Amino acid sequence: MFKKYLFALVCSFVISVLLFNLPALADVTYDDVKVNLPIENNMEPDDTLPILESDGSAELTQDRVQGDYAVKVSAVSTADSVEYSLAEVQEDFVGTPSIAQYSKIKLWVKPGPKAQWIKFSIRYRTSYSLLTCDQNGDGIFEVGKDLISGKWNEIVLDLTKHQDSITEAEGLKAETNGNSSEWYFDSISSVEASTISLNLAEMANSKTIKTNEGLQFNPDTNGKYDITPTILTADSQQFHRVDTTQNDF
Ligand SMILES: [Ca+2]
Ligand SMILES: [Ca+2]
Repeated sequence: MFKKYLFALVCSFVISVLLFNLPALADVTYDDVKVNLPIENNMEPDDTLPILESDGSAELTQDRVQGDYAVKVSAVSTADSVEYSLAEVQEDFVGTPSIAQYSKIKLWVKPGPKAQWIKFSIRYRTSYSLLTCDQNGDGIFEVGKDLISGKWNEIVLDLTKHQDSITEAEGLKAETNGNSSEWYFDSISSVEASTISLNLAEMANSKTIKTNEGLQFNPDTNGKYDITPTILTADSQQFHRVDTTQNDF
């Protein structure tokens, strides 16, 4: 699991060799951008696994699409259906997990033996709302129609298509057919709806300055530029300053 620095946006200021030849403007590239997302579950040993109590069981498996592991959920033969949480809002998430801003959840699903159908619901506090972004809009993703059996399917759940008037999503629940069905899940995460906008003026530090042209290096009194690497930080609705170290990157 990542360290809890995910609600950071830290942009390394990569200094271009070209800078030496440019009198005023430096090329600024952004990398190692870390954005905090309300929901993320990579199904690795440090992540929270689904709990099924008596209807089935969940275990890590190396049949995966991301990282080292995925999770396999097996229903007991006597269960008609099983329900479990697939992902919950992250402890270190700062902000509101609003559906308007985080309008989608992306995940990988592989229907195994006896898998027939799956429903997804979003949770806000104690309320659940069935997602209806399957092909025919009844909320039931059917194996053979919405999902290919025996293969990893990447699904993007549209959280704006749901039954009840929930405006925030704090968790994602799955319900599947029981009857010894086997399901695999991996790499679950929220997707931000809006284009990321950065407050460049806020990001400027002692070495940089915001101008009409964008963010530029700030020349000293001799017209020289300090081109040693510098860290830019934004603190806004989307991005929050955290204490972080180079080791995190
Ligand atoms: Ca994984
Ligand atoms: Ca359906």
